[in-house]
Amino acid sequence: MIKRTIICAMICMFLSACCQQNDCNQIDQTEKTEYAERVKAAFRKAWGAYRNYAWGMDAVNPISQKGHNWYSESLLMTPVDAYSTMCVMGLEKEKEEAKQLIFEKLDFDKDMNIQQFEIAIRILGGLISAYQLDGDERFLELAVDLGDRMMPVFDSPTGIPYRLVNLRTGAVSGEITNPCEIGSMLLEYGMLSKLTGNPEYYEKCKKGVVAVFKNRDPKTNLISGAIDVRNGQWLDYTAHISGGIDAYYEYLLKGWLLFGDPELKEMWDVFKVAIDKYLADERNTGFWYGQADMRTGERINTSFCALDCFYGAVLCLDNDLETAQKLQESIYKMWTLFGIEPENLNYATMTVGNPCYMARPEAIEAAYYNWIYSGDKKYYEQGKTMFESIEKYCQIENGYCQIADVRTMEKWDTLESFFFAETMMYCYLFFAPEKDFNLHKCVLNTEAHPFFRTWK
Ligand code: DMJ
Repeated sequence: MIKRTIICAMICMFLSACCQQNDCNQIDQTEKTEYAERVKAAFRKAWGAYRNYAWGMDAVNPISQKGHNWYSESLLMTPVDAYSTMCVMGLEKEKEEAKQLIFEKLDFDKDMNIQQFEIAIRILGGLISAYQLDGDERFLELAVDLGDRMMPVFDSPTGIPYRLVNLRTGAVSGEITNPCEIGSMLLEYGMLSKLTGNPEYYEKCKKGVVAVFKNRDPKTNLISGAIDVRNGQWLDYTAHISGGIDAYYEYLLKGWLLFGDPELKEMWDVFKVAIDKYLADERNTGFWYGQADMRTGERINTSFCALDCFYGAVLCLDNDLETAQKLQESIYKMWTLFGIEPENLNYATMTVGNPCYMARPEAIEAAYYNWIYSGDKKYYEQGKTMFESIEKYCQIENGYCQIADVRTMEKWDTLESFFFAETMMYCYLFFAPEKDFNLHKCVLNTEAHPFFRTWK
């Protein structure tokens, strides 16, 4: 174990050194600084729309100049999700505004049934990261309060968490769930365990993760996107890496990197082989991941979603750069097909399934990891292009919004909080000064909140 940790640390130091060197040799530092300032300006402008039209609410509708909440009352989704990006960008004024709002208004004692997974990755993750980046203990107090209120989800017959929980009463519901909503909070609960010294958060969450692994198909080692909390039965047989499963895989590998739990790495290695064998799809249009029947491995669809791009980052973290680079070629092709990526593409015919762009980060994230891990400047250039697309198509007079149809670039009057947490974060990281951010010194949660290993 100690030997493995030392080897990992040496690899990290080596990669870090390589990238710094590549960076210095290849990148025009003046241009890099200019881009860093432009991304910060974009963030400030989007935040300005939130401040002016949606202050105190979950998210902004910048075109109609109003805001909206996910539930009956606000959980301050945007300010909490945005805070770690403000820290990394060094935006002191915005940090102060957000902090004041959060400490004055954020209160989890609410009679609302919330979706545990989304609240864990955005708000619990955001608060934990804010605590580590900022140092204010009140962020951790809020995180612990939220974590405790969500813990009842884990008390199920199988250990698989329920999807929904009432923040005030702890009543749970949502018996049909999916691997993503089962496992993609292992980093957040694990961090709570490390920061509070209470192992229960991690242990309870890991139980559900292991239950999914044990219930995988014994022949193919694949899993699908619908499972019953009460008995662990699969309710669908479509295997994929897309929404509903995606971050389950991501957190096995990231959990191993953050906590050094070898069981997570063992599970990841089993799934990686199955994904390579049955879901990877080499076509004349590129290298993609599609859908297969989890019982037979037979191909059942050829659809690639914007969310699936997350896998490029995971491949880099797994040091499979060859596959990561093949995938990145397809991702970039999808991005540039219309000037910004559609939500969904049939890669066999190269036709659009769902034409919207939700201002998602995954394609940019994958380009960023490829840049950091390979040092190949073409990925840095991709980062620039992707940021320029957002500037060109998502920017409006007083903020940023999503795109309803990338074929016509019709605007969509809303902006998810992950635009602040992730899309802007990854755009910025391409250009961030090395002294301010080093990917090898943290693990980014699935919402791009940096988590640091501050324990021994
Ligand atoms: C984010 O909330 C997270 O990245 C999640 O894992 C997937 N969906 C969005 C971004 O697209």
